[in-house]
Amino acid sequence: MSNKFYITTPIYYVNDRPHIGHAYTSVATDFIARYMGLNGYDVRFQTGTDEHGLKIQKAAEANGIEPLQLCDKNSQIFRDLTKSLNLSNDDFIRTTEQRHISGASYLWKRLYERNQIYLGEYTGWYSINDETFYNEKDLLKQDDGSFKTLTGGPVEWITEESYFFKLSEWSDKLLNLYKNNPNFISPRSKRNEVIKFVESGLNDLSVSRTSFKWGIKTPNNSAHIMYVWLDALTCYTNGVDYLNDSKNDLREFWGNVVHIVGKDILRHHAVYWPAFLLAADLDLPTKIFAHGWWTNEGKKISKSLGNVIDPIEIINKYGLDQFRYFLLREVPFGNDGDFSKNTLINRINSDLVNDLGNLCQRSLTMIEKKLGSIVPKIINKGNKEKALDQSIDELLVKSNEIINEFKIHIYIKHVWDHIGKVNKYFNDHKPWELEKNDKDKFLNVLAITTEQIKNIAIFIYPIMPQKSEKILNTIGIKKSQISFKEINNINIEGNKLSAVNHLFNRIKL
Ligand code: ME8
Repeated sequence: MSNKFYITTPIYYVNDRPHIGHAYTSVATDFIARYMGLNGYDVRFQTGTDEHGLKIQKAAEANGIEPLQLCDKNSQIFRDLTKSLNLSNDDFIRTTEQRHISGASYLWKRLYERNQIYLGEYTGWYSINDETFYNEKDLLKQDDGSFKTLTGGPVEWITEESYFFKLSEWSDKLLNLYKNNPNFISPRSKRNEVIKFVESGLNDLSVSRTSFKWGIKTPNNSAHIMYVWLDALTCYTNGVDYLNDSKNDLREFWGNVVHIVGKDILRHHAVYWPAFLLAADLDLPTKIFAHGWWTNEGKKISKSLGNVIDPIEIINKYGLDQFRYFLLREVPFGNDGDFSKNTLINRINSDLVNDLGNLCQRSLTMIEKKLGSIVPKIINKGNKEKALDQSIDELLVKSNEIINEFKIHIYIKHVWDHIGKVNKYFNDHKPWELEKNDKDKFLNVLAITTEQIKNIAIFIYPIMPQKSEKILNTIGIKKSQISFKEINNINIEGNKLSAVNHLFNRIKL
């Protein structure tokens, strides 16, 4: 079996600046990419920006610049964010790049050749905000007779010549796909919503626009541009060169693909995307995972409410890994979550400063001060020490099951349970007393604790890569050495510690 693993974030619209929601999806995807890397997979991780469509054209007009100028400027801000978040992405795709345009056009041609696209006229509701066509039954009627989307966005009535994709022909095939692959859509509650939606009957989907210009021209008719979702979804295949007839090795990644998305765009990924691929006789992704929605101190995040959270501000104020930890630990992956400064600060002070930071600080400074910074040798392992080894073995097995189901917060909880055990081991043995009356035991307790700190550093790598590397660096291990398979074979005995510094600072409430 191939050990390739390809994971993607959505590509983000460049009409505006990134906010906490974008950061969340990207950090969660980075967690899984790094975890799978530690687990021996050959990982490819793609993110990028979605740059066509009416929403972008209007934003450019509002700024008095050309769409491409706006895209260049804002795409760079999203690219910079990948660095600020320390993402391990291998690719950053833009839909204005030629490789993307070629791929999207290739898919269109395949659909057209297979008689899956026909010319007609679209009359109905459209949301520029979501770039989505809506049936009236899926909208909310306002007191003044107008309609809004479920998230409160405006819709407009449009009538224009349009190509249609024969989505209605694919309902049964899609339902079979969901039935035969129960894990194709996760979590389960979201899967059920998609199934209900498809069961309620699918209309053919308008897949081209003629009333504006900012998009990819359809290959068979230059008066039409592709519907931005048909264009955008192909970014996933285009990043691995799958939508053409090339023999590029990257294409192998299309054999094992996970799309991480927010619940707002699950329908596009779990219905439209597989339908396009099935209709074009192309391979499907393996899984689509939809996570929940963040609010700010209990309120919906929106520009008009002025409560948009800038991830860079949080990072500058509290630290990157503290932010990553909070995002991943606070909310069960898949559920909605609320951002609150107090909760963030409490998490930093209790889980990071007290639990992890103190453990490292207290034990490693003891080695620094009392043993000339040399990690002592393990002399023996009694029941207490063996229990710690067993806890790590169990964690290795459990975490595979947990991450298979994308339960990132449970993984973190288990890692922190282990940190709790190591703290207890250290405290119960009181090495500061042993130093005077039982030197061997003193050395053994420090050796065992350092071995466990090494294990912990490996387990926290997907969550907090910088802090993980900082610990590994302090105890003399290179990042390239770490993997779950080798975790028990990484020897630290006799290593010289580099200067021990605090990992986290306590924050005042
Ligand atoms: O939809 N909470 O782009 P987009 C959690 N270009 N996640 C959130 C969030 C929130 N409050 N707000 C945004 C698009 N997100 C399309 C995607 S893919 C082929 C095209 C995250 O800029 C979440 O992942 O509107 C959501 O799905 C995505 O940002 C939407 O980003």
